[in-house]
Amino acid sequence: MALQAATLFPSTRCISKENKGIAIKETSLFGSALPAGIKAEFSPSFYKELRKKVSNGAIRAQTAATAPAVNLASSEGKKTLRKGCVIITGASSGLGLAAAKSLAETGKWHVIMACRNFLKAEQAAKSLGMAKENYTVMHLDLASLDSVRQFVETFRRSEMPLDSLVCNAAVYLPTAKEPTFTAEGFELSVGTNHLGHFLLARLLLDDFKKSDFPLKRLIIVGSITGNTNTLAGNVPPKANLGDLRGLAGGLNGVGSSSMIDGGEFDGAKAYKDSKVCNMLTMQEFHRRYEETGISFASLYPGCIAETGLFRNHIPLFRILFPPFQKYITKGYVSEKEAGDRLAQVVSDPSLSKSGVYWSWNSTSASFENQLSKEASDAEKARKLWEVSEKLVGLA
Ligand code: LMG
Ligand code: NDP
Ligand code: PMR
Repeated sequence: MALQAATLFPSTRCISKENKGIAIKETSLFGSALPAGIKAEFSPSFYKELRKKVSNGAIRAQTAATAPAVNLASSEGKKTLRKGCVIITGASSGLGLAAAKSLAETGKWHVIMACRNFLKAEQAAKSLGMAKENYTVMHLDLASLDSVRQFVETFRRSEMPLDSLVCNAAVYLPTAKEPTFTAEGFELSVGTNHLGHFLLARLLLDDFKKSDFPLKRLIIVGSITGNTNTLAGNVPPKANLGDLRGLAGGLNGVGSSSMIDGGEFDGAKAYKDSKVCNMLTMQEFHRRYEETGISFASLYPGCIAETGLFRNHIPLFRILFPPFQKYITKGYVSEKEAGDRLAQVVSDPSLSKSGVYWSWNSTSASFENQLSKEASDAEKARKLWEVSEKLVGLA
């Protein structure tokens, strides 16, 4: 059904600075993403199928005959007998996929897997044995703001409620010598990890407001490597947003720098900078929208040393990194464990505090962690918010 939404076009335009040409980057053999600028035309049967799934899947119409998935008192004190609906970006692999599985198998959540590669996501869900009624794959390419807007439209037409949003997808380009760019011309790591999510979360705030679910959460995945108050955050190159001059200039690498601080391109630094943006954005959401009843949180799930995040790193790193984390730093965590941690931040009533950066200790108990000076700088968060609004066309 929803495969009608898929095309065999690649999802990301990579504009190489060297040749100034447009190189098309295929994301997979079966890449099913839509190219930037081309609107997805969903057929009426796509939405009909979705609605059927929603009602049969007890998202909107949990019948008495079905065992109630959740039975929680809503903010108004009435009983809500329906599943929660959570959107997870980048749920086709790693942490996002593991969290999707963890939430889906509780029977209390319907997971919208918001992914750039439709077939990969479907296959991943199937291979983990996720029951069809517990998830829906929807196309989202965060490297295209058109795609982000299209996703929001598709989601709204599905008439599913929005109870939780997890901004999880990310790219890490540690070996890139030259920057590559999103459809709108932003450096790819910050464009995808921060700007795409920033627009998505801002647009979906309205949808949160319509939800009567007792737990409403917006979670943005952060990381230890963006926090310079840790050993991991001190491994060079270190995150540093400077005065945001490169971001304000559009990160396009032509008229201005491709790096937030205005410096020379460095893929590892761009990723760490993007994680600082993620953690600052969560706190700024908290400051601006605390009264909405939505809880805003970030987390460091542990070092999940075998995920696709390291696909672009040199082979030697990919071999040595897992044992290094397991036996030397002891920071290693499996995809399953990390997925359970993220699922906890989505659904555990005891983790409902807003404005928190969650971490776990060696016995896997969660705690409120301290962010670095830069990652908790309120003035920088405000400035980042304002510059980002301009870049994504919200101001
Ligand atoms: C850059 O290199 C790359 O250039 C860039 O492309 C990108 O990848 C970036 O951060 C990502 O890294 C960073 C370089 C910096 O790191 C390396 O090249 C090392 C990679 C090593 C990865 C795994 C190593 C595995 C080691 C072997 C283990 C084998 C395991 C088998 C198990 C055996 C069991 C017995 O690296 C450095 O520059 C190194 C220096 C970094 C030190 C950081 C220091 C921070 C200082 C903070 C103060 C705190 C001091 C406390 C000291 C505590 C000491 C532990
Ligand atoms: P993976 O590479 O396994 O997962 C990243 C996901 O993001 C994939 O599903 C990928 O899709 C998706 N994605 C990438 N680009 C886009 C895009 N343009 N549009 C939509 N989706 C996209 O890595 P991880 O699971 O490790 O990473 C998940 C999160 O965890 C990230 O935010 C990362 O920063 C964070 N994190 C990871 C740590 C680790 O040790 N691995 C540690 C701390 C934080 P596709 O499958 O199509 O490639
Ligand atoms: Mg790190 C306690 C030590 C610790 C932890 C928890 C991490 C997590 N790392 C630690 C230490 C070190 N790392 C040390 C001492 C070194 C130098 C040998 C080191 C190196 C290193 C490299 C080269 N580490 C890395 C890289 C990467 O390319 C990864 C990265 O920076 O991605 C941005 C990475 C990571 N180390 C981590 C974590 C969680 C990562 C990866 C992902 C992320 O932050 O999202």
